[in-house]
Amino acid sequence: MASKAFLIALAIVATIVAPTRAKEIVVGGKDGWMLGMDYQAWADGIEFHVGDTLVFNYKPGAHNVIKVNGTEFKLCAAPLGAAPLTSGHDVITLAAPGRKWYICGVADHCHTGPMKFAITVQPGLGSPSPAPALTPPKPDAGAATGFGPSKTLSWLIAALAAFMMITA
Ligand SMILES: *[C@@H]1O[C@H](CO)[C@@H](O)[C@H](O)[C@H]1NC(C)=O
Ligand SMILES: [Cu+2]
Repeated sequence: MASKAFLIALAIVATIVAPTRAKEIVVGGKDGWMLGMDYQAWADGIEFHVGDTLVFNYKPGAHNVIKVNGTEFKLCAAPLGAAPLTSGHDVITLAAPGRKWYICGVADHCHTGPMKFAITVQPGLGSPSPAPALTPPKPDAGAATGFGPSKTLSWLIAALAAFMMITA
């Protein structure tokens, strides 16, 4: 009986913890991708990890999204032959760690918006690290992402669920 409860608790934990590892990050929050917003200030307040997705929401035709390199970012110049994302709900998966740059390629929005921001993608939270449960958390990981507290919450909920299963 108790082992069944434990398995159910484990399933609950897996369901709750998994989504906290890969986040869907909506650029600009509810304002979306538009003119007149400081996207660099927005981005600087967020930790990006491999596996997270960036979502750009805007009215199709009004804007677009182009991934550029550092030089192009400074110049607000899209690379020749770049194929901008134009759907109005563009989803980009952050597949590799490192510095990434995004701009709007419509008119002079990159300069005047300024519709541009740079981010640094950290390695994924759930990616290859031996014995993650036994290694102490890195001082910088978790604290800012809310991963720690939400994991604690998950275990509390799982423990409660297990308790209810046993006493039911
Ligand atoms: C950025 O891409 C351009 C081509 O559009 C290339 O000439 C330039 O060297 C690249 N810069 C960096 C820093 O990779
Ligand atoms: Cu634009």
